[in-house]
Amino acid sequence: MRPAGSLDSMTTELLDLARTIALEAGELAARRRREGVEVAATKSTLSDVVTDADREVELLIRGRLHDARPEDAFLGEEGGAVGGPSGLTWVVDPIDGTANYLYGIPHYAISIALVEGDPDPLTWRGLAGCVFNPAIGELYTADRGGGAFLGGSRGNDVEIRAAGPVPLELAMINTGFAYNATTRGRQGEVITRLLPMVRDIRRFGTASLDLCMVANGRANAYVERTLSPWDHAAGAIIAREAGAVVKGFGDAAPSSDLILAAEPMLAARLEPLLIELGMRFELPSS
Ligand code: LIP
Repeated sequence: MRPAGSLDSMTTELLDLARTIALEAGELAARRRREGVEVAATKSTLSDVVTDADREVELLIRGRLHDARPEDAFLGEEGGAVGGPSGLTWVVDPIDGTANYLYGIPHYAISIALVEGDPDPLTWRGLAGCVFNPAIGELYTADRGGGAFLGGSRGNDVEIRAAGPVPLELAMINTGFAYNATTRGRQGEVITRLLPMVRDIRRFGTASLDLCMVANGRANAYVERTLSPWDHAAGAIIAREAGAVVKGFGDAAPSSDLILAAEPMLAARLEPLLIELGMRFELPSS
């Protein structure tokens, strides 16, 4: 039992808030998807799209969080950052997996995280995370020190754990690719070298759900470069609480430079291998 009034007990309450808002946001995203979705604009490249639903869902989340927690800061994919004096920041991807959403692939998510410290993934401390895939009704939650759970809109949460150790040749590895054409070409080369060494590779297109898949053993590892903070903030907390290591290169925290999530022994095997296979190339400055 967590002492009332502690940061931990507050975090648990704030996770409940995130869950309520994610469910409402997910309902809106799914309704807009049923009505039909089109590209509203492209961002960094033609592959990097935004829909009106992304913007509308972010506004809903931001509004609900502001009403409940006016002193907290906010960092969202579509609307940017708003400061706040509490030292806590909500990091939100209103629809992670926008390309899946656009194509009607039922694998996208509302991702809401609460972090402490500067809103920089290299230094922040993740407190709570909630990732909801409204297309199939799966809701992942975790708060620091409280374990990771998979449930649905009606609750029924079940604690989840990352898969146990496996040798490399039995590892199912999720990955993803940058929007920049040159960078994704180089990532593809590395993955081509890795493919014969592992059980298989998956590219599902939603980073937050890739991390949740590591958390519940549907994948043994997940690796990607060039993610934005909102893509991984919530999923990283969930994967860690489920027993996975979630890291960047060396001692670094996960960031746009690298995110590697896996059961600890597999992570220790994969990181030097990925470097050997050429994964640590210089990224273009954005
Ligand atoms: C996307 C991810 C996807 C990843 C892309 C991008 P978006 O987020 O979740 O898996 O490979 O680099 O970050 O743009 O759909 O919110």
